[in-house]
Amino acid sequence: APVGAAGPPPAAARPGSSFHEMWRELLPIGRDADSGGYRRHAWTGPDAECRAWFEAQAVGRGLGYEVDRNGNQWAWLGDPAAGDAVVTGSHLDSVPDGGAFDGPLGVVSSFAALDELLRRGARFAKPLAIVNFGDEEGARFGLACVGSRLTSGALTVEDAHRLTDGDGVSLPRAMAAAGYDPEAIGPDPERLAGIGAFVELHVEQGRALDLSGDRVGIASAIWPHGRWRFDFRGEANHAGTTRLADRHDPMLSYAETVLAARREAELAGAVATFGKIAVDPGGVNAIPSRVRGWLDSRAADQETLDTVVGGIRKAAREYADAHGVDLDVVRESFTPVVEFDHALRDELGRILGRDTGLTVPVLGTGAGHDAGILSGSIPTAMLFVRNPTGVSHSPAEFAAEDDCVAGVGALADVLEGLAC
Ligand code: HGY
Ligand code: MN
Ligand code: MN
Ligand code: MN
Repeated sequence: APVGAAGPPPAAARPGSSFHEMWRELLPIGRDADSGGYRRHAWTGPDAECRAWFEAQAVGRGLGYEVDRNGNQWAWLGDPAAGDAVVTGSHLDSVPDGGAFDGPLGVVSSFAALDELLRRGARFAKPLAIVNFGDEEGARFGLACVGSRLTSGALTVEDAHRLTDGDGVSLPRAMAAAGYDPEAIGPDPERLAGIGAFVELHVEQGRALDLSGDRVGIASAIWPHGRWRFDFRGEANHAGTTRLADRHDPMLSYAETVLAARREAELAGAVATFGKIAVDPGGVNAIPSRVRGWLDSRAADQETLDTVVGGIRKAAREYADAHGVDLDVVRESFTPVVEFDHALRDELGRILGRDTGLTVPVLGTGAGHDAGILSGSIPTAMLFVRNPTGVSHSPAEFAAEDDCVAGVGALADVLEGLAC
């Protein structure tokens, strides 16, 4: 039953398992024994296991548990209907062969921070919620942040219905197979109207905090970024008998395009990555008929990103023509620059500097987050936890225990400052 938003925490709300226990429970889910990396892709078995874990954490603490129309999970302390809620959380899905921290650190830290506040005997003036956004990485359907995009309206229902995975399974079918009603998906403005602030804690995906010697930082902005599919179509033929001069090899145009992407990114001080490729028919002894490569490109500002991607497209066209290969380029997704809410960011800085008098570093990032998607609808902010190597989207991703503990403490302080 919903509990009152004002006053002391309800008797039902109680600290749950420790950060360690939570981390240990999540660690084996979807983990590849050889690489140590994770494949927790949306609406698959490992994703369901992570979601069951989230539900158990919510229920075990006596929090109000719900799944919204887009499959995002919520754990409520206090009555959501009271409005002006303070929400924290992140995501539990992963990229292919991803690390343990990207996403889960934010969710586990959220439960641990709530436990810390209950132990402090905090008196909540506003409802508080922990959220697990579905399909943040877009590893399966190609589009990142599907859960938050649907909720905010940044992704239309029609476009969501058109998303398919590599096996041709549509998003609605995948959701239905996982036990969710795909007919329910769509914008959720009422839910967003009831939220006063969203704060996402995340492992840093660079080395800014390591270099500055800080455990925790505050996000300033997210670079504009997008994904483009380059589809080169040539002519399949025998690898042993076809003279080089007679070939229409899409792999050559693709390979030259990869080099052009590196050149354009270097020139502009941006980044460009071809991290996924599909080759048809995929025979060692056949010239490919078709090569699809997916470009991820990001830059500090829109103009630079346009220049980089425009340059890559132009080069790809020239290489395709030179080899007698057809080319289509489709922009699959795009996220404009995000400038996090200045007032909320400043408030986080004040809260975190209160006891120490120290200034918490404020940093930008090239990584996308649900907080970035939601920043167009509600005040959002992010906390970053130091990553000593900067490695992310890899099994080698790491954050030291002391830094994770500092992150939980910072998040608890922030939630107390905002909700109590
Ligand atoms: O930044 C990304 O690739 C994703 O949104 N986490
Ligand atoms: Mn990620
Ligand atoms: Mn993430
Ligand atoms: Mn043969």
